[in-house]
Amino acid sequence: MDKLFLQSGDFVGVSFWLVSIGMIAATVFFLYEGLRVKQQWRLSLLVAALVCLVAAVHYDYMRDFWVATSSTPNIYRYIDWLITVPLQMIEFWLILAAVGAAVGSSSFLRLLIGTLVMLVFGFMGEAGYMDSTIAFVIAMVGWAIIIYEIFAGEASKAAGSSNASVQGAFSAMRLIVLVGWAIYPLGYVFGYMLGQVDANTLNIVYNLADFVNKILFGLVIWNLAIKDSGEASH
Ligand SMILES: *C/C=C(C)/C=C/C=C(C)/C=C/C1=C(C)CCCC1(C)C
Repeated sequence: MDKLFLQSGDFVGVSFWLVSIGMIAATVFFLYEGLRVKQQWRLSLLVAALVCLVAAVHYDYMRDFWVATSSTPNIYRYIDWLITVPLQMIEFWLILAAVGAAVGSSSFLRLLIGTLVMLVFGFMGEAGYMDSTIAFVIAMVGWAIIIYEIFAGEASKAAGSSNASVQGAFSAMRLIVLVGWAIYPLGYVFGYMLGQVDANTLNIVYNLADFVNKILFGLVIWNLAIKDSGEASH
């Protein structure tokens, strides 16, 4: 019976719990705030809410899995990433579209392709479907495609010629993709390939990273939407 419930000393389990609650709260927040921004920002906030909602459900399930098995719920992480990361990529495109920036849909397509390459090969490497080093290298190319697009490609150029608030938000979002996201490939190398980080630490680090990379990412968009809608954010 004990095994079925989260124990107070199970810090990893508690971290899954806290993230799932944080994601639920963030979902409600973004949905609610979406009602007071200008029309063209509603979709951006709705997508931010969807990212958090999808993650909330996965985190709830991952906590259960962890409590019952004490093992890393990797497959559910990848399923979550496969849904939420493309949604986050749409956000880059949406905020540019909201201010009427000249950015074609091919920009979004490149972000999507980069995401799929990164996640599909990462999964194949971790699940043992292919050599973990080769899979890692190909997955890194996927991430590089995303980084190129938002730092030097069409999306970056379109952001550069928009207003100051969009430029600020765009820079913050791409910094999250560069720095906040670096946790995941590091986890792959040190946790999975080299086996130098134990499952407990790895899960806590991933949980913290997801918290920042999803909620903070959404908050940056929210802040931009509020500013551009002519209301002070406080
Ligand atoms: C909300 C979830 C997010 C933002 C997840 C992001 C995941 C990644 C950036 C994963 C990246 C990986 C590599 C760049 C190479 C090795 C394999 C991955 C999938 C761990």
